[in-house]
Amino acid sequence: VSEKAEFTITGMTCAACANRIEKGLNKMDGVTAATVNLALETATVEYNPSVVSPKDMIEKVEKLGYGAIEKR
Ligand code: 9UX
Repeated sequence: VSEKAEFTITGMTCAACANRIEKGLNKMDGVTAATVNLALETATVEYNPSVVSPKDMIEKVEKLGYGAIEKR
């Protein structure tokens, strides 16, 4: 089973910020694909909901020093 979550990401100023978040999300257990778009200030994450939740992803992004708000 795979679900998709979309987030608005705040605090990114350069491409390395986006790469850092993308790598961090992709390293999480249960995340199968994460992409971050710097220009659109968004992150899109495909994940296994029995392993990881959007809340976990928000905490991960915050731990990296940025903000994340789930779109719905
Ligand atoms: Mo760029 Mo982002 O020099 O935290 S990596 S601003």
